[in-house]
Amino acid sequence: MRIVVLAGGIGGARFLRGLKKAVPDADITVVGNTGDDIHLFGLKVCPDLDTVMYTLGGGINEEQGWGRADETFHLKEELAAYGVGPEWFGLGDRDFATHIVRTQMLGAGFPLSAVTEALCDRWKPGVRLIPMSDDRVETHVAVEVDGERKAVHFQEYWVRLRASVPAEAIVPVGAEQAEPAPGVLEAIAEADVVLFPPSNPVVSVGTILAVPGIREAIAEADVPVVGLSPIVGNAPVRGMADKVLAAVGVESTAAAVAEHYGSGLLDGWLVDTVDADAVERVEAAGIRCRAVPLMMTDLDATAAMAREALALAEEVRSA
Ligand code: FO1
Repeated sequence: MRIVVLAGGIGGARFLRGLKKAVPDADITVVGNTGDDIHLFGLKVCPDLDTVMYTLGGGINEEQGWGRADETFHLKEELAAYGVGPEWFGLGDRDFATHIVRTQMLGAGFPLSAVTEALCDRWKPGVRLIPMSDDRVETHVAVEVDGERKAVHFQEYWVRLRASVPAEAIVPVGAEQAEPAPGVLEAIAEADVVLFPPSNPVVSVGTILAVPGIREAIAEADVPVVGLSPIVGNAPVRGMADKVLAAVGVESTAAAVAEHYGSGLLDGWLVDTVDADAVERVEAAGIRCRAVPLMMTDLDATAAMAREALALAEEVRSA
């Protein structure tokens, strides 16, 4: 079975671990969000690609969900000693190696998709990880801080500001000019199932869909598209998705996120059992909906969610 998954960071990566357990023989292509990418200390950092690669490759810092396990921060401390910032983004020594190799390869003319493939040769995530685009896309957030309106990089909004100020607008800068990376459209066209994992629907899945051609390819492909709600009980399971949902005028509910994606894109939607009362509203929007446990408490729970999503895809296919 060929499965395409549009993944962001932590939620998407954890879901993929369960998907691999549920269907170990499946051919899984992950289209990774690169809107979170940030250039620091002359290096290109790709948080969402690295989170998928480290999580599936066994190198992730499990409790954080990002960065490497067994990290040290000598480089960060030395940079701070030189007064070279920013200090609010925690890059560890082991993680720096990834960014140095990536930046070196980019500098040698390799596209991000080739660089990602090379990095995955080491990590062997067991999926094909393709960035949504080889072109630079960086999400910026318009905020008002101390009475001054300004655009900050997503990472500054997310990590330094902790999303503590309202996001007035969220702009994936460069998305309009970006092209899908090689292999993305082909994977979608050949997929048996397309899944939207419980990633951030605005800054992760939304950013991937903002790359011209990707949303259209999914909508036009004759393939079941099934998503899993990242919102459980009117709150994001993790992260601050509600802050960015508000910025795009979407209420923080499982049903509203399904409507936001729309029936033109989604064929099926899983909500958590606590949101069973949302099923009727989602089905009224033309999207098949089932209420199942959606908390990724452990690998078996996540594998069960993945099986539910694949079962709903089969139900959609035979409808
Ligand atoms: N998130 C934080 O909350 N604090 C950090 O200091 C931080 C550093 C960091 C370094 C590398 C990396 O790949 C991710 C990092 N993240 C950090 C997480 C990152 O902001 C998020 O993973 C995504 O951008 C949102 O999905």
